[in-house]
Amino acid sequence: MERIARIAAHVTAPNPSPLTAMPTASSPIVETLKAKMKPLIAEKIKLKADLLKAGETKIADLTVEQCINGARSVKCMVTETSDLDAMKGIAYRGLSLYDCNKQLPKAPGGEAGLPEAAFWLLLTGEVPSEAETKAFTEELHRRAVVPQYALTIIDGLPKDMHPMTQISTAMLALQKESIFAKMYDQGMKKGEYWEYALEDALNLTAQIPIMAAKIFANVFKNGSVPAYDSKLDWAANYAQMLGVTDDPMFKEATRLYLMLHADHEGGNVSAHTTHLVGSALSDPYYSWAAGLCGLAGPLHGLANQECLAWLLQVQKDMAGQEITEKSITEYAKKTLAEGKVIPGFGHAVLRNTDPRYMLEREFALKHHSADPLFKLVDACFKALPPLLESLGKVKNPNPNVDAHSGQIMTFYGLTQQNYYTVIFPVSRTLGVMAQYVWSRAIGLPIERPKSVPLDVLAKTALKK
Ligand code: CMX
Repeated sequence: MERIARIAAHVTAPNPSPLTAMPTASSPIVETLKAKMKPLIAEKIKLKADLLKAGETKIADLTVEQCINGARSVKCMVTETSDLDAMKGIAYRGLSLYDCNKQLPKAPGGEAGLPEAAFWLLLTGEVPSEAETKAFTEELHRRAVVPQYALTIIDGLPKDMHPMTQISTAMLALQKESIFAKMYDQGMKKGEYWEYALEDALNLTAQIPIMAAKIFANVFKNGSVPAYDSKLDWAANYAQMLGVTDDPMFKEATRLYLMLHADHEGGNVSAHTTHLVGSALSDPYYSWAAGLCGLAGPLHGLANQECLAWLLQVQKDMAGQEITEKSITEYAKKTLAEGKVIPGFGHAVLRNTDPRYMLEREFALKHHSADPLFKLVDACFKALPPLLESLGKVKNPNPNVDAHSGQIMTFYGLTQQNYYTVIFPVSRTLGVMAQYVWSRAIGLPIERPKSVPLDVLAKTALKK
């Protein structure tokens, strides 16, 4: 009973008016945030105008292969928040993830950079101070208000509906709260778009852990969510609401996970979808609901679920056998012979081991290197790149982050694989929302690439 009452403190009365249900930009920390963003926005708007004066400059040649194969590496979008280098991995506003992990403020006694501090960095281009981070965390807690009707919608979903379908539904259910949409209806000016987008971005970031925890409780437990604890940071409170363990290291693992997955520039399926939908001035809730559907795909976000499933299947099939680099290579050969990919290996853009994987590996080596599942992950890390390389077609035979995340979560008792992809969007909310705000801030237009039938390509490339 107490648990229900305490989450209820974060639920508003049914059908509140959007503008009164959600706090608006009155708090000092949001004013500080905006004050930091404004000069950067002005600078970038000027840069955009200067670049458009040189708009005819060619930056790349487009090949038939790039046109057919998913526009891989084609520089044809602008994303301000982060940039991916094929060898070094993602950088948030120029800071590598190793640097983010070192430089971003931490929870007391913690070692992982806080994800909400990463959000601030993505929005402002600056590492926040300890005081700014604390105030920003408090601001997110202040905005952690979920209307009862949205929870009722989630409660009405069948328990066997995939949690990713449920989180996308939750995002659409919350759309009614969009301040951006409301202000658009009231005729807001173009120059104001980003400020109301920021309102939604902050609210949505505060709301998604509650919805994600509720979905976990509904699908895997009795529907009751452990107490919301606003004394904790954003990630630790989410870990707390999942209620899988009291081990403080689970909170630390969740902080690391949510910081590492926060952003991955703009071309990946979910970020690109969010950007595309947002470019039509659909509000942040609509846009992220669409992006979440992309994240549910097995070649994208769902890969972490698939990867853990593969690892657990290996453990089952090889029960009683010693797992060595040699034996895991033989097992992986069978997976490949069945025409399947090895989940968690390879990447559409990265051409090196994913730094997110390496940071998770450092965490696991430090905190639970004796875990049998970690030992299997470790054997795969050593054995599978040479095997995939030997196929001669895999462009990046190294592990991506999904090859590790499942092991860490499982170690701390989060064993419900179908839920794994939901943890990813809780984190990625930070990146896609920062991207959304920036896209409106610098006035990026509706996106509309040109498509052609194969016959049109054939006329040019094959002269037929
Ligand atoms: N196991 C087996 N074969 C693989 C492979 C893997 N892990 N990764 C790539 N290949 C194969 C591809 O299937 C493709 O084969 P065909 O030519 O026969 O179709 C060939 O190697 C070339 O692929 P690629 O150019 O190296 O990779 P893509 O850009 O086409 O795809 C990705 C990238 C991630 C979809 C692919 O590596 C893959 O399927 N990996 C496993 C799934 C996974 O881990 N996804 C998570 C990625 C991270 C994320 O986006 O969230």
